[in-house]
Amino acid sequence: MSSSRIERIEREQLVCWRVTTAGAELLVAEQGAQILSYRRHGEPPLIWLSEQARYLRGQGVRGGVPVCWPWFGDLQRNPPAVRAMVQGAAPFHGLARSLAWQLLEVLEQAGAVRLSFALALPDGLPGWPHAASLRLEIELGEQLHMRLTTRNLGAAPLAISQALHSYFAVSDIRQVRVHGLDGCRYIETLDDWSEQQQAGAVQFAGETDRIYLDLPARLELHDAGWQRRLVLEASGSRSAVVWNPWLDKSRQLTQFAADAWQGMLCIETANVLDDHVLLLPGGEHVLGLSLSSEALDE
Ligand code: TA6
Repeated sequence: MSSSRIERIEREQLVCWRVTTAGAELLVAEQGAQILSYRRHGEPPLIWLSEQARYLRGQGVRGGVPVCWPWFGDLQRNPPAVRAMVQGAAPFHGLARSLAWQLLEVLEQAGAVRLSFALALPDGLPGWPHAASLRLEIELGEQLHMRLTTRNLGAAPLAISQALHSYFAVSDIRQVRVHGLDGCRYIETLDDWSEQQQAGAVQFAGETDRIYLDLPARLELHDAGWQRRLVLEASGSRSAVVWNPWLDKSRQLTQFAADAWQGMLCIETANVLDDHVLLLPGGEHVLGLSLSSEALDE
């Protein structure tokens, strides 16, 4: 008798899958293969989802883990090789997060559940005419594992930037610190994209929107309010974006309450700037992220 439950549910216009195991509950939208929420039973949520989220076809949902692909952020801020792949309009954070992915497979094994979503692009996309395939495997067990695999199906090299744009739930952003970035160089997008160097843990006292480079594999989000440590183990990535909109920027965001900035923090496991991905014909790249939580024993 399986201890897991997998249910197909609909939220407004979107088909979603709710996975419940002995230890946790996960909700994923088929559109964009977007994780929407994740919590372990008896704990505060790990992944944040906006109270004002809308579930509409062709539009990203605010929160969860949007997949930014085949470019991250503002295309014009990307390396020339990534920009050269695109013709015409270029929405922020690429195309994948608002497209209809397909749930290929659901696998249950030893109390864990693995969902495999795919986006087949034999002719590429309007404005991005390159044959490729994208696959996101999400495994819910003791930890939450994500593996985003890009395969170049074309006859020419492919250059992409990407991110798993994770929104984490926090007790109060002013009680949170991010460890593991000490000494890393970062791009301060709020100060003319100047290059700076991180000293110590990252603390938050205002809008923060930084691209960290040359990262270690492990980052930790320490939440003193919930006495919890979130551990992020990345693979296939040496860059990450740390973002909190704070008070003023929050007013410009869609699907985002005026005070929502207090309860969320984005740490986005990425391949951006120098860390963008170049794929030869037939080549593939895997961007991985494993997420676990434990008591903060500080
Ligand atoms: O990843 C940080 C960021 O680029 C911020 O500058 C902000 O724009 C955020 O992404 C959200 O972007 P979105 O298009 O989802 O509203």
